Amino acid sequence: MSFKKEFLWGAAAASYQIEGAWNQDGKGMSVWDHFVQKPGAVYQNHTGNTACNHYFNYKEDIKLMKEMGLQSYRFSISWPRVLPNGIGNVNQKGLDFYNNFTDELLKNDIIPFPTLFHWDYPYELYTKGGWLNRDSSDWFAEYTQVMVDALSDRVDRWFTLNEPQCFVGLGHGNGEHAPGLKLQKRDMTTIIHNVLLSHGKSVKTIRENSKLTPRVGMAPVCPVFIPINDEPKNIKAARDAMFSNKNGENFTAWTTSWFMDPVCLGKYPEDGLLEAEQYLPESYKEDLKIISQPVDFIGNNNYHGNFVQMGRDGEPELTKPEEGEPLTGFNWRVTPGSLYWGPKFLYERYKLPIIITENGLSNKDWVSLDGKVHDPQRIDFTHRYLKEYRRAAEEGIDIEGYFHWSIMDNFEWALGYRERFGLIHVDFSTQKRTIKDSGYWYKTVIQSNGENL
Ligand code: GCO
Repeated sequence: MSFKKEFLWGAAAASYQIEGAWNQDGKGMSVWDHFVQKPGAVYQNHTGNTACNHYFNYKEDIKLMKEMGLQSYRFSISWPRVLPNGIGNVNQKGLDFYNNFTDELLKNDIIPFPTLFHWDYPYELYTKGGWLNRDSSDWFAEYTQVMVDALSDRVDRWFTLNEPQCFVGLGHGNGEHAPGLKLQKRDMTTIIHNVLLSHGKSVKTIRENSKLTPRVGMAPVCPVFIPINDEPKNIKAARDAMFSNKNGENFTAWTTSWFMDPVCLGKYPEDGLLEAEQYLPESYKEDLKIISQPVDFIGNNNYHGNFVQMGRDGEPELTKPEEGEPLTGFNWRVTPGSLYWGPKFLYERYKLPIIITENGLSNKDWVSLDGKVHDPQRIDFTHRYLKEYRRAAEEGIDIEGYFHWSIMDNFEWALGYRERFGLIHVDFSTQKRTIKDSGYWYKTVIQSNGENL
């Protein structure tokens, strides 16, 4: 079987990366609004203050999505735009924005697929300890409730958290992202636990209060490991590497199983507990019951993978990249197989449908003399990856959707506007949009439900 009939084709973006309007209409501050003010924190001190000005341009942007034939749009909601202090007072204008936005998508036959949290954490809550504070899960549940009350008569698909590994690891581990902390293992473990508990309470809140019957999941990053060939021992090596918690240096913040076993299997992985159990709260086993609320799918942000073989000692061994191998604008490896092996390993372990919530590349795109944006690399990259994703479907792996990252060029976190990931080009000095060649190509993929790949 190829892509199933109901397969969902879309594209994604996140509030802080595109909205701008950072201090408009009663919005509160997020940790990112704060972080970008620190000299040197972001490439050339870029900020998301204006970004794609999408808060004001959203109708034009939805028109372009329609022109590209998108079936669904994965966007995120800015928590402090809706609750300026993170909890308590609701900012009606912020809520109006997401209400109008949802209506506009529906009017254009585009299914709204919101993510509740894509990193712009309310600064006020950060001053109360942020994710380190055990109350953070109740704060997130309160915010979830506000959004469910507002949108669940029209929205029936939700992601709770985007890439917890990144906002924990980069935001609280090495300080490259907001809030810029460099914490040690004990605090990192506490944060992850609170983040997982937040997810669980959010799922519960969505299920108990939604007007439409909801489908809910998380969008983790899940670093992928690809066997160097199809020999069973190398496949085993890749699978072991993907779910291992033995990499002491990275600790648990970057592993797939430390996040997804609690969510999908109701337990922390044994090999991680060996070191981290001492840092977990006493109540952690009780908490796991909330953390493991049933989810309907696993989102997976998937850009590239590492090649692995089985070492002589029976441990997975990473292989060295080949000299001169293809790299994206970001210098990320081009590894189409990650869209086969990632979903396959996740599906085997968790037995839940998979949605690719992000995949794409940054490229050095500009507007040509003919007024168009020619980006053959993006077309070829996506084509190769989607063929591998289709292979997963053909082998019976339940895949439900694909969201290209990103709908438009945007603020790429610590790298500011240096990296262009969009299917739509944005001129940040004029805010002019141009659909790239890849955007038109993607339209043909959607129209044929991937049959033309
Ligand atoms: C992430 C985020 C996106 C990024 C994208 C490209 O994965 O870091 O979800 O916001 O912009 O992945 O790096």
